[in-house]
Amino acid sequence: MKTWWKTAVSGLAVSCLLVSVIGCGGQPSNQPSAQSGTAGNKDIQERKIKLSIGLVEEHPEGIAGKKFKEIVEKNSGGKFQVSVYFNNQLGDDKKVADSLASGTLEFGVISTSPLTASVKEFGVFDLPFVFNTEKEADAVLDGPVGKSLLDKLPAHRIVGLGYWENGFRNLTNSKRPVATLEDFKGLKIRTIPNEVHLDVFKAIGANPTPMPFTELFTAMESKTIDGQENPLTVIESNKFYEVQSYLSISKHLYTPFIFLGSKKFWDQLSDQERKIIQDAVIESGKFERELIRGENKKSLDNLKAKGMKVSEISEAETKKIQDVVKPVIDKYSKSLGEDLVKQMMDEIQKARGQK
Ligand code: KDG
Repeated sequence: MKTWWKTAVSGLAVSCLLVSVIGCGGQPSNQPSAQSGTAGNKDIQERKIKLSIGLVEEHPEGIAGKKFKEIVEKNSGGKFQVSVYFNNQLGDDKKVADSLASGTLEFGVISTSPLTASVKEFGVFDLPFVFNTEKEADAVLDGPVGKSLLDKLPAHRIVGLGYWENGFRNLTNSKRPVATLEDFKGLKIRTIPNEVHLDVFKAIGANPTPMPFTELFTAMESKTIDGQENPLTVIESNKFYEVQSYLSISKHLYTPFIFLGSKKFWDQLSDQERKIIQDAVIESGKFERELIRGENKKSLDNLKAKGMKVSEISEAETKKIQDVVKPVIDKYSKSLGEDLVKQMMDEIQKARGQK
């Protein structure tokens, strides 16, 4: 199957200094009104833009997608028309990434985890129990580590414009309460198609199955799998409580959302057009992070009200889980790059005020 990283542009892969967004090294399209990304070009062309959002319209990701539309249409004087597609209407995360690379889609928000199939270093965000707080995640994502990973994307015909928040992941299942390491044993857990996630749940003693998000609800409904893991707002907004009885507050992983663009489209934009898009990504991203963090408590209360039985995982049991997944962290620290992992850990320590 054609996959976007196998047809990645060879040769010149010019990193973009995303905040200043000078030029991405591509040749501007030969479209009549195409503008090269040269400094000083002030043109704003009439453009129709599609934005793919993976979750439902009511989820903070969907609300922020509408915020992005509002900002872009306003700041372009109505010349940009943005159509937002919710709930994976344009395909799952991997399909969205393929569409961006081929230029059939202009922008999309996906989780970083599926990107490891092409840029393996995004796997640093899949290392378990690395982040304790959203503040630590913000420090890494908005700092040198986050930007260095975004700079790897243009070589794959995609531009990374910023990070939003999916959040800390918690386990749900339909079989039993899970409050200890032992309780995970043998559970058939769906994971994001990502080798780190798979190894983490194998190390824990579960029986992981990689699966696109779009197939997840049906797999739980048909009991093909016992459970899954996602942030509280995802569990609630996708009504997982209808097919899952047990929720465990494990917070085992933090997943970012990443706002991606088609490089083919991006290379056509003038500097002013790029600034309109980049500013809107950052403003709607700040909005989304604030919104989703305010929703977590409400989502938990609603999940309890919907009848989910909630288990806390004690510090002692979390420590046991951390011990069994440590070899996974060691393994991927080597394959992802020990310097990169150390840089991330240092940024986390700094965010904790320990550096
Ligand atoms: O398309 C929706 C996905 O981007 C998001 O929900 C990722 O957490 C995710 C999962 O479990 O696939």
